Amino acid sequence: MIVVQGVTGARIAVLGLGLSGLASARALQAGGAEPLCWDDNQTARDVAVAEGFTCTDLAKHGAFDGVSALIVSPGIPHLYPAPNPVVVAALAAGVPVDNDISLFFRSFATSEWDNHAVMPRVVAVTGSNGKSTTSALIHHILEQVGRPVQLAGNIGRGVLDIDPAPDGGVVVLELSSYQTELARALTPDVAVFTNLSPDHLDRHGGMGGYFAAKRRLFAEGGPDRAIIGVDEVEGAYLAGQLAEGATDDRVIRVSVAQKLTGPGWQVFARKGFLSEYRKGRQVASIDLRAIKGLPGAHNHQNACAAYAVARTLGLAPRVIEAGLHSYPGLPHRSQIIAEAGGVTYVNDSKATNVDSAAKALSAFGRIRWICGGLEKAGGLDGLQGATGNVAKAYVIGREAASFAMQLNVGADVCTTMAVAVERAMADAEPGDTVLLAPAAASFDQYDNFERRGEDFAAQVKTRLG
Ligand code: UMA
Ligand code: ADP
Repeated sequence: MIVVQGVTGARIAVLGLGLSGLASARALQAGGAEPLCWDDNQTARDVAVAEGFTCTDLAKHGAFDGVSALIVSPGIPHLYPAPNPVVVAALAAGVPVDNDISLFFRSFATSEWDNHAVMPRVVAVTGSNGKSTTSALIHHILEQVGRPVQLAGNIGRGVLDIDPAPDGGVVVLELSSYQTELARALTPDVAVFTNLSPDHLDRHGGMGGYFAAKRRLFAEGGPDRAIIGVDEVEGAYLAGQLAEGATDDRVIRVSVAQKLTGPGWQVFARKGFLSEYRKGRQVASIDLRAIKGLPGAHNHQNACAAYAVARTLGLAPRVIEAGLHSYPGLPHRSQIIAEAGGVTYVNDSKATNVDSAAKALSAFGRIRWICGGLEKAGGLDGLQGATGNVAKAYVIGREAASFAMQLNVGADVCTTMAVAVERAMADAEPGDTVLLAPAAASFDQYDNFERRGEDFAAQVKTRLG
């Protein structure tokens, strides 16, 4: 646990008692604070009370008397589409609204570090897609060379839950826009921006708010090094804004759409080859084509970003190349779950938005495409140019019929995963890929994208025997 510093005797409110909220309450208590907890869900409150925490309705009149901060969980709206009433109450009482990420940055460095020979570093990764893959890949590469490294944040572990940093330790944090927007302190040593495409727009009041939330990672103090995907105008703009001219190597530009020329530091992938250029000269080249855990240009973008982080931390290109090769991949992200009768089955349940699904569709050959679910704001137009490899779509979800109508490929309205898998398998010919890449959230039929991916894998397994 990272013990929160500077809070002895303070009353600090904690809203949301899931992974991030409970880790915050524990870390605050360990730091000598008195956490006052609340969750809109009774079961979550019961869990916290069973752990010995005090739950009190923070929306109640006077609840913020004597309270010095409100720590809000990322899944709870603090601004749009409407702030949670507890946030409104805190703002009305003049109490700062903050989160666990900020507590982490305020508390991570300790006096123990005086004994370290190599200072610990924090690498933070944000962007619309590829955050988990890039973060896990950085973690894997460092682990493989024996560097002490921990992984936390939006990848399923509260940041305050990790262990204090050992000598030379690295912490890799995956940070969502919800987290970067809320954090009052945000000071990583190395920050990564993978890419930007519409997602979570309801929570940020549109695309401008979404980009602004992500940009905070680079603005609040400024990392020593920024690794920026420049294939969208927002990334190119951000890189330009951070760098003092083209030669400033505090910024490493990353691309999978163009050969990056110029006098600065850049890492790009073209036709399956990663290249690193610095001061106009090529430093390294890596063949990414045979790496099974990182299929497709989108994963090459993640490879470039992770490579740049590892270079920043002093690793040699050949060592990083070995790490890319041994990366096992993450479940539910372009994950090959079976190969039978010449047909490959790929679980990309995490393709919950249009851009990630489009990327998955371009990473494989002839595709039997299982898609659908809870449609996100922004519509499905972004898929139109991405369906060239699709032989047929098999649409799931409660609104499968209307989802299917918006696609520019032949589509079967299947509604359930069982029917979709059944029909896709029946139609599949050797060489085809049956790909789950929903381009939608899962909540109309599943608790989360993991359950959806597991259902897909189970349906495939049952039929393959
Ligand atoms: N709650 C309320 N009121 C509300 C909404 C929720 O009280 O109006 C309560 C719920 O009853 C629940 C708690 O808040 O008990 C849940 O809080 P949360 O949704 O923030 O979830 P955590 O368990 O704390 O997990 C969060 C991240 N979740 C979200 O951002 C939605 C996790 O990212 C993260 O791994 C974890 O902190 C540790 O840092 C998950 C995620 O889905 C993977 N992220 C989104 C994504 O990737 O798209 C952003
Ligand atoms: P995030 O944590 O940002 O959601 P993940 O690594 O979990 O990213 O991948 C989420 C989805 O996006 C998966 O469907 C995956 O195949 C796809 N994806 C992964 N990397 C990228 C990328 N760089 N660009 C676009 N899509 C990507």
